[in-house]
Amino acid sequence: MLKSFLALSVLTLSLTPAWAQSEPMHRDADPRAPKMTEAEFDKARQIYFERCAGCHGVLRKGATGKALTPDKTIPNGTDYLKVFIQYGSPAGMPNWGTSGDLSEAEVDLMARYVQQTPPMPPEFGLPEMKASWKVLVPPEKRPTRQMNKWNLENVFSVTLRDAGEVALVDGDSKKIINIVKTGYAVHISRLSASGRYLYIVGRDAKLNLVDLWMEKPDTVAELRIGLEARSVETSKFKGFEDRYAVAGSYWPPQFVIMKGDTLEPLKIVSTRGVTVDTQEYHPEPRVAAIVASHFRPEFVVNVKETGKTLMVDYSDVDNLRITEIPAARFLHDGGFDSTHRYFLVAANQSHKVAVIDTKEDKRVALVDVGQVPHPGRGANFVHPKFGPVWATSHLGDENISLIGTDPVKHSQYAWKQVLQLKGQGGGSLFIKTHPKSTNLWVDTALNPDPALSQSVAVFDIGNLDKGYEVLPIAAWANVGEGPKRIVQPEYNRAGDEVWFSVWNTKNLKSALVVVDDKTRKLKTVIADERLVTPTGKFNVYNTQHDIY
Ligand code: DHE
Repeated sequence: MLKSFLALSVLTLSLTPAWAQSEPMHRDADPRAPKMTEAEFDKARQIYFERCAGCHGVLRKGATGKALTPDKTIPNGTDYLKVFIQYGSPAGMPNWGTSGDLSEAEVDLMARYVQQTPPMPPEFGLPEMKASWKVLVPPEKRPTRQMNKWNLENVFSVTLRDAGEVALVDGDSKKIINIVKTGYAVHISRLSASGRYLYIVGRDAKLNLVDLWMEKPDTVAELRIGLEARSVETSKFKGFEDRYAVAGSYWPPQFVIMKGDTLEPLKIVSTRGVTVDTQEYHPEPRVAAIVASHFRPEFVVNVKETGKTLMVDYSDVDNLRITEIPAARFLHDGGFDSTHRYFLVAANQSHKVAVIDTKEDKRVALVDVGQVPHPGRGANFVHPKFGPVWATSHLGDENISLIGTDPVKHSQYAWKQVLQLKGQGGGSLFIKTHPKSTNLWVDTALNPDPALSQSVAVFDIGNLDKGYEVLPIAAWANVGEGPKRIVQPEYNRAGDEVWFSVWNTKNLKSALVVVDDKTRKLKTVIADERLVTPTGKFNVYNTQHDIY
């Protein structure tokens, strides 16, 4: 008996990895969770925050991505999860392993991590925000007029994702004006109503306020609004221009209204509550896209997990009035129709677009579209038969859905999917056109096939039946090896150039490619070595005026 016990112990020891014998182990509440050391757990938690939480949620209850709670992941097991993480899926899960973003060991680590009980991060209220708040240049010390010679309307704020920086690029000369240090894995930029102030949000929920009037535009105020965030916007209604800013966070699930010129936090509103359909409590309803209404002094705040759109009246911030509009789960991104009255927001996993009337403050439709719509801000143009339409592409399939947006002259088509175009493939993130253009550009940045993720499709709006032309943007950039995803078309002020990011990994060369919109030919490649992992680009004038 003793002999067989000893033999078993020896066998167990020899099969047990070295770390398990010496390093402190993470103790999970669920005994079925695979073993991890504390160090592994901490590393995986950081990777999860950086790479996975955006789609799957901090508490892993799922949104754009599937739920990854232990009741689902443990039965799937480590090997099954590793395949998914390694190769991705055509439904939009990135191929973290084969793209080189995660090593083989990290893929294994993450497969084990998602079987552990999700850790609960701390809250972040006014005291924490105030402690992080810095006004580097107070309003009275700022210029009273534009002190530089840049054509500000044609400046682009370019997200340098993994550098934690934004490049301000002069759209005329294609030269970098300044590199602004921002939050971690910086996400989007938005403009104040006047076009003077630029607001930037990082995934770590750090906001930068940049004054474009300075001789060298740079940060004048900073604030952290939580641990994780994606959206920021400013008051645009007449009489409130540049007065307030608002930012939404993923964790804690809340939004905060701030003074527009200093980022002083004024009011925090939690978004925890019940879901739109089953009316069950959700602990993590994250704030997705926020836009500023042009018809009322309101922010349109879209809450992902509850599937509700909140019309937040900022005319009296102390006595805040909020109108709650039922949309659908899981709200993500969206944009206005060409009149700026209707806001169309993608409800990712419902495969719908919700249409919100910002004049009447009500939902006018829930439109069925393709699998996992992902429009960015979408694209507005006039279709010869259906009249004005707004278009979205999809993460989950190759279709481009056109929705009629004119309830007056084309009422039979309004708020219906009037047409689906076949694009290159799924994994599309952004679609774009411009009022002066006849082109409709569609990226396929997250498609697992490099031929698709490294090129874009362009349709002729006047002849949609003809299908699309493919432009080899990554090949044009000529940056050498790497995944080189082509992401987010963005127009210049004049609407005659369209800019693409060639998004490579941090250690490899990236670039911006500028295409002549009329000829669809390469105009120039901006290959400055400071352009590390460029993704989103925000032209000042088009962003300020919601032109897309
Ligand atoms: Fe984004 C917009 C959330 C991953 C580039 N992204 C948005 C918005 C949200 C969002 C809620 C709308 C903001 C608004 O309008 O107020 N993004 C998320 C995620 O949760 C997600 C899926 C995963 C994550 O971990 O963050 C995610 N996003 C990405 C990327 O990986 C992208 C491609 C590269 C990057 O820079 O991180 C990316 N997201 C963008 C861009 C926009 C955006 C460029 C703005 C598009 C526009 O034209 O307005």
